[in-house]
Amino acid sequence: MAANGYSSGDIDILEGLEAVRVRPGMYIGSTGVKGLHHILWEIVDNAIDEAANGYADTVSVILYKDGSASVEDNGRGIPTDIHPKAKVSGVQVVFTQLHAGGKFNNDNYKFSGGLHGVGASVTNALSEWLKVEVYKKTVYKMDFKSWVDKRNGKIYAGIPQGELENTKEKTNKHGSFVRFKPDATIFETVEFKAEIISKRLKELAFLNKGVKITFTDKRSENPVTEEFCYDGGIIDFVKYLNEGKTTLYSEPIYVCKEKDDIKIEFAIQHTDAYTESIYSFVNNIPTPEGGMHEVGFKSGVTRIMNDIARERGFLKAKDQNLIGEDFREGMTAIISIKMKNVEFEGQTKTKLGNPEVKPAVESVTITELAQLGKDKKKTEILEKMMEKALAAEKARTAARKAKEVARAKNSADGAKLVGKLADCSSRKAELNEVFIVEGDSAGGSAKQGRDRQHQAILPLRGKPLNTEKKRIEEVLKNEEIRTIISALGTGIGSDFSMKDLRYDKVIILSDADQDGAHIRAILLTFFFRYMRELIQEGHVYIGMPPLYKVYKKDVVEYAYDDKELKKKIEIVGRGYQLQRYKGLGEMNPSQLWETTMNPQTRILMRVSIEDAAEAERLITILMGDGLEERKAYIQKYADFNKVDDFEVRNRD
Ligand code: TSJ
Repeated sequence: MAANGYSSGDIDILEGLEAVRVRPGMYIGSTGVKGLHHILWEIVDNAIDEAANGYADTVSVILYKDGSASVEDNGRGIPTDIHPKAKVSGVQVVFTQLHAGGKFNNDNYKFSGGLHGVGASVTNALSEWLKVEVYKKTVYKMDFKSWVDKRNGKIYAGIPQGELENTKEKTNKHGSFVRFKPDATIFETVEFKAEIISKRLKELAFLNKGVKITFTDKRSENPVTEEFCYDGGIIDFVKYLNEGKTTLYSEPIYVCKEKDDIKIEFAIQHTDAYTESIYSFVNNIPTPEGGMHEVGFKSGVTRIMNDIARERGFLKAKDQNLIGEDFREGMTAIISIKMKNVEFEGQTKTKLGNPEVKPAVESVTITELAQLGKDKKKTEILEKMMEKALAAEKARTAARKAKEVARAKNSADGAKLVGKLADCSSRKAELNEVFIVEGDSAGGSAKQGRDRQHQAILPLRGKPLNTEKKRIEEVLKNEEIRTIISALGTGIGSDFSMKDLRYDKVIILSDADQDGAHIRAILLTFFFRYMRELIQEGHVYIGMPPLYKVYKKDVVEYAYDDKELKKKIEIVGRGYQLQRYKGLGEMNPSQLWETTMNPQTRILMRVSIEDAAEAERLITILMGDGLEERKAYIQKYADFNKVDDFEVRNRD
């Protein structure tokens, strides 16, 4: 062994590690921030594997002021004995031999529970120095360092500074400790980011239930140790993702099964959201591009849920099957599988390509979720899932019909549609508003009383919408609705485009009676289903006409509810006269302007998405035939008139 610890036998080693330095991108993807953290993950992954295999329960990560990072576990310790083929210690093999040709993200050896240290040599090759300690009754140590060839300035890295040494120092600990300093001549930045590390360690803790992972950033003035440990594993992960949301059932569905040498684990919990949040992992590595495990999971869910829906009567013989998206509306799920010989594909090599995974995950999903249909204790979950999926289906069907109607109409007589619209003269959408007014007579007053430059009026005849028993398809055949669609300019459903919106405020103006409430509910349901963004972005408002006029000679006050009425009566004083408005039609143009349309004096309520969702629910119940449902509807419907039901009430 030469003085620099570099003997002729190590030539191969250096040439192996040299390959990593020549093309770091091949091994760690990039030499940017991502690549820098990648060499830390190579080490962390090995420690996590030891824990996942049940030999360790704690993994600790520390960042130091000198720019180095360390990882320690309390496992069996990296093998210290001489490797029969390599004729050097296991530790030396792990840190100096490249595995499997070193393709980027090569995890072919993981989950085997066999060969540890995959990727550790890559970290060594890209480090200024690296130290290893193994605790097994005594402390073993080995150091690696880079070396500059003064003759040509070339840097060799990962050179053993001697063989693995048994220091004979006694220890009660068992496990492995690795500390390294990334090579600043390789990486564009060598500053580890605490947020990146913390987030990933938390994720790893969720994915490996019961493993305690700690993180200490000793670079900061007052270092604190973060600790991540989840006994519920991915069940806790799903609960965490759903924090602050309304869940449809309290305990996530959880499945863990091994099939065809693939360990398959997933957890599901639905919320009242409309989007799906599915996160998948293979061997603890995120697969944001999805792949065969996700495909198998999704098709499994769709098949078994449709089967159960039929068995349990949620779908009748004549009904079509629901589609996958229906069952996934509001679904939060984690899919985590562990397997050998992983093949990644896709743009960013984060998509699982192994075709054999699909049938395995699909069949586990089907057999395990079949329990939902059998287990009495799972009935609530099942019912909530079905309810959600059926509602999604309803919205989907309605959206498609709406699109067809809109398309047919557009090709026919699109221009004629806006016939009844009294448009404003300004073309600056951000300053304009459109009033959708119930009834021709109120519409007439509104047209006369308005600010012509910025206020457009769209009168609804009321009558066509006034039938209580209306299915949404009929609503969409409705000419008034089609007029609204073309007046707003945005299109509907998946064709919706906010940038084409012709008015900043869409103001619904209807009477404060049951008919008015009904029209409002229908319109909100329509916006909720076909122009949801319009509500989400706060463009939909309810105009508030006053209920009372209190006056005496030339003193006039308006009251918008009974509480306000008392105050207004006091203001006007003895001898006041009182008019109760039964509808918008009773107001003349100037009264309507002053009380309901003038931006300086009117009251508008901005419609929140919850308001609209509630309206849609009412309409959906209304469409049912049950007398009880209808009675309950009428009850609700009365409540719907209450001002307080809306989230935002603002005088603008
Ligand atoms: F990646 C690494 F090598 F740098 C590294 C490996 C870093 C850290 C922090 C820990 C580890 C590691 C390796 N922890 N635990 C192990 N275990 C083994 O390598 C091991 C131990 C015993 C046996 C056995 O069959 O007796 C097998 C293996 C793979």
